[in-house]
Amino acid sequence: MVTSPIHYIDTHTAGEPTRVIIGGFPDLGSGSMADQRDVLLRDHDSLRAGIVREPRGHEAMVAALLVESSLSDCESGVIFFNNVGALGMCGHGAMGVVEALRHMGRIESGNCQLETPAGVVELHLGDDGEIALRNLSSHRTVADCTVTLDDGNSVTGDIAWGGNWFFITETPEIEVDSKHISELTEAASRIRDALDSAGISGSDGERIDHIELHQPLPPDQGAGVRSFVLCPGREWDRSPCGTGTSATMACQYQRGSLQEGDRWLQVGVLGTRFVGSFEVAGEGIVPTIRGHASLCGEGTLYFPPDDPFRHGIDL
Ligand code: PYC
Repeated sequence: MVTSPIHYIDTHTAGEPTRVIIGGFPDLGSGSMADQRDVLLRDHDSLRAGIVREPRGHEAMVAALLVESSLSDCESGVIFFNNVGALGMCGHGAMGVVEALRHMGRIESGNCQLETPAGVVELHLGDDGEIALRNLSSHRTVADCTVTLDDGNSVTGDIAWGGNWFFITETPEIEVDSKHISELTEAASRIRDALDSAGISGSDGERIDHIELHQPLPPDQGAGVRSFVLCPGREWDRSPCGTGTSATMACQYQRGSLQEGDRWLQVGVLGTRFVGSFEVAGEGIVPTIRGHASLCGEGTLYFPPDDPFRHGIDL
């Protein structure tokens, strides 16, 4: 099958890239966002891989495909995907979409809504460029879950949903810093393997595919953590991770250490920051995450049939 050219706008949010697909992607039908995501994975998985993987992308890239939303109050539908599959929601990606929509002249500062496979999220673009994401209702499902690693040691952490599933634990041994990416990646991967082996999943049986390793911030910086997030394809989030910040605040709230109206600072491995706050909603919270996205470029991707790497390099 010959793939038509794909038109994109690249942004990054706190260092984490979002490739916003604005044209050329095959029609995914008129089903719900979740149905359209399933069609994408079933019928266009090699195109997904070709868009985000090397040589046209790279392993850390997240793409945001703009599709029409059937909801009149949503500016767009969005399907997020990465080097190994699709994401229900993506916080840094939603901010990247807002920056791309602003660049396209589709929105100005103010409020807009995006429909994702996981639900509708609200965003506010400030005159100063700050983007506030009001994320989906987030909650902790298991507190103090202990998993045994392949070396016999064990790790205890919380399981929470913030748009994706997270296992969240402290990492006293390894400093959360860009100097220690490979140790952090290794430690988080072993935790994920242990969760998989023990059959521990999210409440609906979904895989816990994001692992978050924390260190508390020094007290003079306020409530918050320095955070490493391992993404599903063994890549690490360059941003502090919007859905991860949401899941973390849900755990802190349900633990009693954070209250509605408190400010929460989540600092990523590169030192970039998301500022969080929340409203209580039943057992969980509705988080608001504030950050910035930057425009990187725009262009067209081609997939010549004789290119052996048109479906990406499977690393
Ligand atoms: O910001 O939610 C996020 C995210 C998920 C995976 C990478 N970034």
